[in-house]
Amino acid sequence: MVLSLRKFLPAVVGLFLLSVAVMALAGPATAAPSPAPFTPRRQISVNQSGYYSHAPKVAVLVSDSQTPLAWTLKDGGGQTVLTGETAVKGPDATSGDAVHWIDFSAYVTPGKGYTLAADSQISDPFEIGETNYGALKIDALRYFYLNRSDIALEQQYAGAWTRPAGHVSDSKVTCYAGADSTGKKWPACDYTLDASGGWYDAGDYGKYVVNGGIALWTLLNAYERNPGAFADRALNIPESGNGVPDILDEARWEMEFLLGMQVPEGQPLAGMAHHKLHGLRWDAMPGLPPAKSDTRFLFPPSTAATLNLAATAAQCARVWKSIDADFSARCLTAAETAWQAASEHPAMLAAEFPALGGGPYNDDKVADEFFWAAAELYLATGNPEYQKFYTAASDQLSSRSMFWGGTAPLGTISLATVGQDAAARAAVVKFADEVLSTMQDSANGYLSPVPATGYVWGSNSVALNRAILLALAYDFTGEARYLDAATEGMNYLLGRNALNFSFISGYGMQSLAHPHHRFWGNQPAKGFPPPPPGVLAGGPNGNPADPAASAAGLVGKPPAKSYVDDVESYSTNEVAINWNAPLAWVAAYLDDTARPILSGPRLAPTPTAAPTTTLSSPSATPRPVTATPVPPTEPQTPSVSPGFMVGGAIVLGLFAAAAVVIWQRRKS
Ligand SMILES: [Ca+2]
Ligand SMILES: [Ca+2]
Repeated sequence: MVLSLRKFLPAVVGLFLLSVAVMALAGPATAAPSPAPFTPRRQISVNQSGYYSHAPKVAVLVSDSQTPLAWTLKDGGGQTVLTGETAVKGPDATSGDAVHWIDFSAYVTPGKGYTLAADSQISDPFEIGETNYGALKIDALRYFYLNRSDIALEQQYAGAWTRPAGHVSDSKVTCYAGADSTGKKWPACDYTLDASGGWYDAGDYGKYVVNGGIALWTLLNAYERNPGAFADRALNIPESGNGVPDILDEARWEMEFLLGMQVPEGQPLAGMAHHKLHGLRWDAMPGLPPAKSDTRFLFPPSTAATLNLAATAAQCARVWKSIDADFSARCLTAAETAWQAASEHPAMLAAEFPALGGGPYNDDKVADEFFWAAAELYLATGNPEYQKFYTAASDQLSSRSMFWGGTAPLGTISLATVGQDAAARAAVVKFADEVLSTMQDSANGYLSPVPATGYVWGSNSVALNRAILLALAYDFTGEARYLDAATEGMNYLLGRNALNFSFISGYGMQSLAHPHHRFWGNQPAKGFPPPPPGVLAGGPNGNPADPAASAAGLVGKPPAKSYVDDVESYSTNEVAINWNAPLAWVAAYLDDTARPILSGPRLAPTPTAAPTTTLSSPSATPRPVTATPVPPTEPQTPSVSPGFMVGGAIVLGLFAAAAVVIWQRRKS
């Protein structure tokens, strides 16, 4: 269970505190070892994974110096390959750090183990070249298989994350009977549903239609944008080899669950979707999912959940039309039935049951869900009634980013990508310009795509959803600045941030190791493995709301530093399907779209000023380094050709001109 907006926090805090109390009453859970207090190890932060050769390459040095400082780029053998001077940027608003930029974009030679040195500091080693976003795409998608409900994760697919099936009893669940937080009594129902399948939502074992909806949509949108990037046998899952792209097999696991949440024909609320499915109390932390549960229930239907079903089932109808016509037809029927039901119950807001073992995911605005579903249904059917509906709701054609409770952008993006709708594309580009302006703000020292107010629960997904919009803006305009900015979003997540920390497990020298997840408790001796690679942490949260965060001293810290890699810190270090989905989307995009452009030759723009950076000669004397050198795997002789020198000088000239302009603006 995760949230993304501050306004929902009080309810969630209450819920979690209650859950903690319930668990305490039920007996102590196995205590996880406390990780060492988190402190940034070094003051030069880089994308610890790597930079494309021809992408912008900026590292951030923390220093109070008011004047530029010398920096050195060394290759994996310790050989100096480029030197320069930092650009003094001053205070970074969300971390409080005084920062300088080290711009080494001019250096394009592929290799591993590069380090930057300046002001007696040394960066983590990183790669320049093609980078490993292709691997990250696979790992980020495998997150979903590794969180499947109702299926045993087998050794051949799951490796160290093998476990028995959890919650097979979800194949026959009935309605919760009890009062909600307003006192309204919900009766039992006289039906059971097969709500098997689906992914566990986050660190907990709940399954929520609203959050499942955006996560599923994101995976299907990645596929619809570029089907050729997703192959069968790509993910090593049980369906690998069935002739269907594995991303669709994985998406179908969730789609079947969402279809299973629909109220059957003949019932008073037929066609509506139950909001969620979870237990009466939170499961132990850490702990495996139980095979069966007799205290797990369907919670009341909601308009938002019903429209999530309508939207994703419409998307399903499109995607599977040529792959599995029967499944496509089943999805379309469910989608149109859900749309009709939601139209008849347009304001059935999610009921809250705060004392139970699940999150609320309550959403009191559903005009965005109506817009989204209408757009998806139009794209699936061509029915002008749906077009009429979303056209009339043009205020929802949004120049904004998305989250589970704000889904209008999902409709906008589908219209822009699948529908090639000009107005929708313009809205995407307009918002991408806003993201660019956030990143170019002089107080944004780490080039973070997250706005100053965006360091909320799950802020890393804010960064990724904004990167999706940047990426799409490049698709629609071909303007390099959007593509470059999309790579900057990943630079932020992979270490070039105020914590000098990679929020993605398995990627980078210091990366997520203790996520708030009930199975990946990182106590191998007790059967709780570390996280698999490619898992995204929720990230810095300016309003940390858990005891572990308080114990780590996060309360009152600058928002961009309010994070701890601790299994107990659910408000900063939980994982979630709706966070890993945009990670997979962006990694796939970088691999299929950015890599061919940015790891190959790139034409330099026209020079406007003399370069300020000097390229060292291939025979430069190696200087000793104090960091542990990483064994090089690429030829170590720098190959600086005359063409490269000219191109580099041109690029550097442009940067120098930009620096002068920025400096003059800052002074004025
Ligand atoms: Ca397959
Ligand atoms: Ca909403």
